[in-house]
Amino acid sequence: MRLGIIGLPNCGKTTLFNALTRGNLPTSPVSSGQFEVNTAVVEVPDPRLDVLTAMYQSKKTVRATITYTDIGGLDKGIGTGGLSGPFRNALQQVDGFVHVLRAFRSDAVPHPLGSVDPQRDLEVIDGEFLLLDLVGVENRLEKLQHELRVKGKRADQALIDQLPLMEKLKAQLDQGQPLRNLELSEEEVKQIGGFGFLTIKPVLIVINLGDEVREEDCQVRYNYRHAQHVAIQAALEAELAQLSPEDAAVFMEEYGVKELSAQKVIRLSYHLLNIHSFLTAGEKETRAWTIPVGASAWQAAGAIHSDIQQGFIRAEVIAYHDLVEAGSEKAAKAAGKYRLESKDYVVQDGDVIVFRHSG
Ligand SMILES: Nc1nc2c(ncn2[C@@H]2O[C@H](COP(=O)(O)OP(=O)(O)OP(=O)(O)O)[C@@H](O)[C@H]2O)c(=O)[nH]1
Ligand SMILES: [Mg+2]
Repeated sequence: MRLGIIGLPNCGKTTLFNALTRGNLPTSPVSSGQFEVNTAVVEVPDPRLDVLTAMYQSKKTVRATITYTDIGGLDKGIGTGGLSGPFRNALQQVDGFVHVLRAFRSDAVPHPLGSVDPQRDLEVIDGEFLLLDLVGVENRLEKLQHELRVKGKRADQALIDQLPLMEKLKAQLDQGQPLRNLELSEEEVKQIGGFGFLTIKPVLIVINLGDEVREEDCQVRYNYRHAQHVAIQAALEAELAQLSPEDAAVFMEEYGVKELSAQKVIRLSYHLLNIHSFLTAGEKETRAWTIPVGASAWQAAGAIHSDIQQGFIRAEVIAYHDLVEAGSEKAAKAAGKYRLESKDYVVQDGDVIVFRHSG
């Protein structure tokens, strides 16, 4: 799964990227304003894996991962000017956005719009994305209508079926509403999946507070679904990300910090994508596997290997909390916490699973 970090020039995207990925990309008080992408894969924090690794004496621990792409170059007016192909691709290819809003004040770092106002900045980029989607929908509608005019009843049925859906999307965008607010059937979601609309993707809004601004003083409002927000000090977090794990632990102890904000952002962005993890544990390795929320045991088996899926017999499941409460797999079984589930069992976050399979 992939998240794109977006925001106006100089809001702290690359600083946040460094904080999340422990990266060391240069940041600058003067934005180039150019389209530029940087990508890195990070592990999703999950303390359950450490507990299971100790319980099973596993040789290896494999965490779920998420990919972040720092996408530089967005600015006011970009929707009207149109996007270059690579820029459009970078935005369309991600599963969701981390939208950075600048709340920090600094005379050394000019704001492209002349003043610090996170609410306005949110609306500026939202507006550009609405416009880009509207242009996309209108182009599609034009093509469909042309096809129907030329071919009449001989037109492809799939195209004829697309027309009312595109009209529905256009009506939504015409009202200034993002597509993520629409109630869409699974079928409709599938139908528009290939178009790469931007306002349908989930968003994690990250308010970059800086050292002085308090969270209470910069609330942002947004009226769309599939979104969350969180406030962090990106520059401080980027510095902390450079510390060794031991030094970071000392710092956290000293300041009574339970979790670094960057880690929280990673956790939030993972859950934003409507995915969760089931776990496997053993001497060889303890591992988190990513599946969509609502996925079945059969789908989960496929996440590990297609052979396991094809030979699926049963899933042996113990909920993580039951396993930890019992203290061992054996004790959990004795306590009646062990279940044999069939293919269509809906896997829960933290299920510890062994797949029985043939072949
Ligand atoms: N004072 C202060 N400065 C910050 C903070 N976060 C970022 N900066 C500074 O703001 C400038 C821009 O930060 P970047 O992370 O490069 O911002 P960006 O959004 O990636 O900018 P572009 O990619 O050029 O659009 C840099 O000089 C950062 O050091 C912060 O929390 N407080
Ligand atoms: Mg940058």
